[in-house]
Amino acid sequence: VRDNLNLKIEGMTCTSCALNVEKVLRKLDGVESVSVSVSLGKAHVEYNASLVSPDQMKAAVDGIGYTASLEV
Ligand code: 9UX
Repeated sequence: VRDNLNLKIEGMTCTSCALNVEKVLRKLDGVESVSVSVSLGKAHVEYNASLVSPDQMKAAVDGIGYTASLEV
């Protein structure tokens, strides 16, 4: 099963920020692909919902100093 969502991410100001966010999300079990746009302030994530939850993604991103919220 592949689910996908967009996270709004506040606090990214350079391309390394995008890499930081990408890296921390990819580390989560169940996250299958991540693409981050600094200019849009967003991350698009494809994931297996039976392994990882949106809340875990938010916690991971917040944990490295950015502020993530789920886009509905
Ligand atoms: Mo760029 Mo982001 O120097 O935390 S990595 S601002």
